[in-house]
Amino acid sequence: MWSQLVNNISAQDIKSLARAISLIENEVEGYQDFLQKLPVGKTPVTGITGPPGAGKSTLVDALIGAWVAEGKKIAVLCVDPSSPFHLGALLGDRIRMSEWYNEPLVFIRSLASRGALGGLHPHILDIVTLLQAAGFDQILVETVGVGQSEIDITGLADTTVVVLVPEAGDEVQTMKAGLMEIADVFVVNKSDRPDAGRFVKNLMAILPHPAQDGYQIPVLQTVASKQEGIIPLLDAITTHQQRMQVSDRKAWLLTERAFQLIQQDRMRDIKKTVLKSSIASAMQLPDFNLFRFIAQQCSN
Ligand SMILES: Nc1nc2c(ncn2[C@@H]2O[C@H](COP(=O)(O)OP(=O)(O)O)[C@@H](O)[C@H]2O)c(=O)[nH]1
Ligand SMILES: [Mg+2]
Repeated sequence: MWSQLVNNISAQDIKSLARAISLIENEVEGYQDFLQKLPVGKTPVTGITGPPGAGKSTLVDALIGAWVAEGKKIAVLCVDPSSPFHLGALLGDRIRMSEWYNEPLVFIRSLASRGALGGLHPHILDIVTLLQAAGFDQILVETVGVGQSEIDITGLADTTVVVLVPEAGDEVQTMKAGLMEIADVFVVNKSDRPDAGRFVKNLMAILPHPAQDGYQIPVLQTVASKQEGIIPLLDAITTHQQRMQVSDRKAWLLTERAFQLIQQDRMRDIKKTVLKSSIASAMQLPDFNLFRFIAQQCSN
């Protein structure tokens, strides 16, 4: 089953891809070997993060539209338990009415749960690796920029786009510090709001000037719901992707995942029920001490 899946995924078979993701999510026996056998893909990963309601999904929809128009193959992962993607709702008529579903140009998967890897889905790294093996031109990951996930996304993504909206009172300074630090590209969406220009000015004022390492973080304005400003955003993402930086955050994310897998591997032979019956009999002894008990177990 697994080796057939590897072949199918290299051949970019979408059904097999969907199946493989489910197998990974359910940690079906053999999934780690399967991941080892996948060809290495270099598809750039773009993270789209920001507060709930900022228009991330609408932007993703518009980006898909622009990329599909160029004949690109796009994969999207949505790690937002509060608003899972519904294909119909996400994709505008423009895309839905074309023949995209006959040609597997777009693959969308919503990952509902959060957990282990900081704020991200426990298997997000595995799934991204899988998508990279499946020959997509671009991978987009939408995450809600609250809590830890905004930090982790920078390890996962080559380019992190932070989506903001012009806020009442334009208190950019009070914005979560986390979001400020991680942006490779800023998008001020909902720029159809009257206070957008002022917000952009305030945002630019607190960005580092001049550019660091020859890269100036762009601040772009979009009206995602009207597909305005999408091409400049696409260009900014491409420009940043071409920098091909190896980030320390990526190393940390991989370390985190490696740690989990090693931990699982080491614990594989430990069955809780067996442990419990050992403890149940050991604790009958008058000099029972849990810590001595564990030390003995580990030295065996
Ligand atoms: N006025 C305005 N509304 C927008 C814009 N972009 C998105 N929206 C609306 O904002 C709401 C939240 O958008 P959504 O993409 O679901 O936000 P997400 O939670 O960040 O993914 C929806 O009702 C969108 O139609 C925009 O540029 N201008
Ligand atoms: Mg969303």
